[in-house]
Amino acid sequence: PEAPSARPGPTAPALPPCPDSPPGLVGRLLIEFTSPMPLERVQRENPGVLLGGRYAPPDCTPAQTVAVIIPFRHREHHLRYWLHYLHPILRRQRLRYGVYVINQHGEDTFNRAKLLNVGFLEALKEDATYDCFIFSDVDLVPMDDRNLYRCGDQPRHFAIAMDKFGFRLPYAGYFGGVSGLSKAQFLRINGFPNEYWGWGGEDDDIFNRISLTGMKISRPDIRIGRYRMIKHDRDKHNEPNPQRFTKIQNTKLTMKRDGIGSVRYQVLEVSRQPLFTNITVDIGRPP
Ligand code: UD2
Ligand code: MN
Repeated sequence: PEAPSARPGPTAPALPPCPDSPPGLVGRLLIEFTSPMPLERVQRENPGVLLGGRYAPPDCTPAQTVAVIIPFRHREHHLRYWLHYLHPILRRQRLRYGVYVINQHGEDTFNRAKLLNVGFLEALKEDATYDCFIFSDVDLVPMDDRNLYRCGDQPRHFAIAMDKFGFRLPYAGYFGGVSGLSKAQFLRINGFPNEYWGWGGEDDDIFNRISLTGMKISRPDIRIGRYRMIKHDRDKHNEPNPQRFTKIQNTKLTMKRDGIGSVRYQVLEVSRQPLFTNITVDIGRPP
């Protein structure tokens, strides 16, 4: 009789689960931001990435599906470096993933955490199977591919040793840069705050949400969680938020009403680019 595997389609044998530690990682990487990085080159060098910045390993079935969410406005040159370095890393890590650039429309005050909330909801609209969310600044590139962009049983902080902080944690409760939460962990903290307009504080509020719900942050080894940040000046319309110090004192009161359950926004455009999905969104302005 004909073996089922001889027939194409749904009866083809399933791929084996991806190994826990991916083979073929290279460890410490050389990261630099001096040579120009044309998007055409990045596209040419990543032919395996599907439209919208989707990828799945050809040889195994990953345990998770990862949405990488990037808060964004006017940082095209940073995004090109990010795509250049991260796609090959994520591929070597044997992830099934998609990259979502959440682009704040207009010139009102920037709101990083609200954009990340939008990214969570919009990525799930694109693919309801996402169960792990990695939130990354556009200007941060890991210096070691053993820093695996996946979720665990506690929220994960990836960017723990940055060049700009002398490769150390700036303070124990620091949660900025790159972090990861499973869908369940994200919902448990009611997502991120929507009311931090301008620079600063939102990452501390997220840290508070995690502590207040009884979870503990997990971090990689300090020798592995190393990052380079592309040097930049403070952007226009992202001035330090003077309210941040008082706001982070009140997370316990605010997190119930301000979060993923109350985020209001309007999607203006979803465009599937070769290496990422761009979602342009109107998130309003500070009251
Ligand atoms: C720090 C944290 C960051 C966040 C921020 C305070 C590090 C490495 N990162 O970043 O996670 O907590 O402080 O809000 O310490 N962005 C744009 N366009 C803009 C403004 C911001 O795309 O006009 C995005 C972009 O992804 C950027 C991120 O927001 O990387 C954070 O802004 P930043 O890079 O100006 O702030 P930085 O480096 O102090
Ligand atoms: Mn930065």
